Amino acid sequence: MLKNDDKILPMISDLTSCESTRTMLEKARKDGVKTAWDRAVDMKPCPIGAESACCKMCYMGPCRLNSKTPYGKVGVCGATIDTIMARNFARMVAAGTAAHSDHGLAILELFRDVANGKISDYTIKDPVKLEDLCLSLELDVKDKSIPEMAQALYEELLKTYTQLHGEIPFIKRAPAKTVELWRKHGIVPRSAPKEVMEIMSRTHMGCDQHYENITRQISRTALADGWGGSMIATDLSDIMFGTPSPVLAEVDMGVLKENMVNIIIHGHEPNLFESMLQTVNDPFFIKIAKEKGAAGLNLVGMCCSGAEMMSRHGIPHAGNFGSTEAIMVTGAVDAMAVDIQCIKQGLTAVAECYDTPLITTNPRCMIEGALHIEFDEHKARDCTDEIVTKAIARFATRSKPVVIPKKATKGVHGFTYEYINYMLGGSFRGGYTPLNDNIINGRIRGVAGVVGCVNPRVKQDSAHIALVRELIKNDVLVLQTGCSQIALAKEGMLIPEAAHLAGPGLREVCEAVGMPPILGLGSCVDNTRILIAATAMVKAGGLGHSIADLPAAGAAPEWMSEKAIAIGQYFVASGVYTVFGVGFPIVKGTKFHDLLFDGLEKQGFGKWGHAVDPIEMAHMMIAHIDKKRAALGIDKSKERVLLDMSDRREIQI
Ligand code: NFS
Repeated sequence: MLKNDDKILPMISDLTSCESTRTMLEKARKDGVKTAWDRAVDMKPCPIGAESACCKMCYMGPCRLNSKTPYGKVGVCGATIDTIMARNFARMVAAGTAAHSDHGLAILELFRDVANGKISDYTIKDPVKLEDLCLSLELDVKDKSIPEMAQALYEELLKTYTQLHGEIPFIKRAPAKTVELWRKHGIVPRSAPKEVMEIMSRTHMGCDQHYENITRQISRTALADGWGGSMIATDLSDIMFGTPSPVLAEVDMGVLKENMVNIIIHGHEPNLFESMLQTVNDPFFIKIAKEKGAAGLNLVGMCCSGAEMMSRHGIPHAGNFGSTEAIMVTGAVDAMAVDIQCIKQGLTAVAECYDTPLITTNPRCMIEGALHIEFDEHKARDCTDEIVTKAIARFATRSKPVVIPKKATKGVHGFTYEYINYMLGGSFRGGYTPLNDNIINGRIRGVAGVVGCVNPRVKQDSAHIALVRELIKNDVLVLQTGCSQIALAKEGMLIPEAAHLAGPGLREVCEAVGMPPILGLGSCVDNTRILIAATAMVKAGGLGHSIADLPAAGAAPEWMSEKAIAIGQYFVASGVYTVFGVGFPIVKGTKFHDLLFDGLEKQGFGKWGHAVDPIEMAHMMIAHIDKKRAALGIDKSKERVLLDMSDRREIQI
């Protein structure tokens, strides 16, 4: 701890594992600029709210159930701790599902206008994926042109938003046994808005007051995210902007260039970024930038749309959610344009200190004090051209000293379900069988998804890095997305050479295939790539019949957002053991806690887990993977037996 004026400040080295962010936080302190870490010191988490033991669903309270035992008190209406926690958890899932599904709807509407020719700035870049997706939904593609197929796909996927009865279309892509379980429990989603609306109505004062019934709706809503809104966002973005394949890209603040006009795009929907790419490559703007003394225009990403652009086009990435304020302390950011989600309001104050234009672009996300230049895909360049003009003007009048950390780490990004298929089997016999074989023979112990946010309550990136290191050391293949992927990329772990940190079995497979032991799949909505990869593993055979049978687990060790909770729940409902770090917003020793952490698994789903220590988290996941291996009868590593002639005669064919 350091004394600063009258306040005790934490050591900066305790706040983040990211060297560049550390350097910038030191500068911020000297410059008198506050970031989320400073606000976190001032803002102690409310211990009652942290466990969801309070209810403000009506105004007879708010009621705080802070008695010594969880069942020592009830709310004014009589609501028990289980009802209150389940309702709060449900509303987090509803908010996360709404965020992803709203993003998916924006992409779906864009897709419609690209298909019908109303938008000409984008095209159908991946017609093969378009056809595959149509076929997976049993749509008739015979003799259909690309625009006709796109129209048919649009109409089918629109049901994810309009249907009041029936099942959302992408359910058809899930393993049959998993769908059977969902049907048995009555949790197949009808549409995302219907499920979110029903959560809000059921959790109103005096409505659904049985935690088990609320939990069913929690799962149904989360599935509308994973197999609905998020999946639409990923797959239609692939069709329009190109399905990623592995690409070398640089990550960290060193991607900023002192002699260039630096433009950061931070947010979640890839369309703003795709259009910005056109503007920064326009010779007209490059010429203006050069006339103002710059060597050129430097476009970089942050957070999730940044992760998507890095996967699709190799665009450099400056850092994750934790670093969005710190990067402006470099003085080198000539414009930061944002769209939706995970945009801290605190950015405005930092932007003001360094004369950086902070520009909001989406009507769903305005920030008091930021400049708003609205983005409309029908005339996309109007917005992006104006942002670049502002950035060039800021470059020409830079008044603050520029200090850019030098670190920029190269890594391989852009893995997808489709590429893994090709990578393991080649173009002629692509498939997941080689992956399954290596799991069955024990070289790969299992698969883990390590995803999610960073949170100023945890030393930035540290839990992600420690957890992933421990998993690969124990032969667990790791799939990553979002801010977690960026943490490992900065650590230099997303390269094939990282195989030397893996256990002997995983290392052997990685070296044979030439792949890293950690595969980066993109943004948070791209977690749906993990669902589809898991389904492909089930369908390839030998590892059970549902996602719940797979030797697999998931984790979000530094989570903070409601989207993370929605993702966690859709993985749990899809059959995956999902472990969260930081804290968990439920009181231990309650019936609702038991249901989420144990009961759901007994019903055939996955379950939740929680641990703060990343090594403990890794071993909880490994123990679960081993449990699934034992259930599949693949827990004993098979010795290679050399057969002589008499043995061979014994073999029955
Ligand atoms: Ni995911 Fe992306 Fe990051 Fe967390 Fe926010 S940027 S959608 S929510 S903080 S991983």
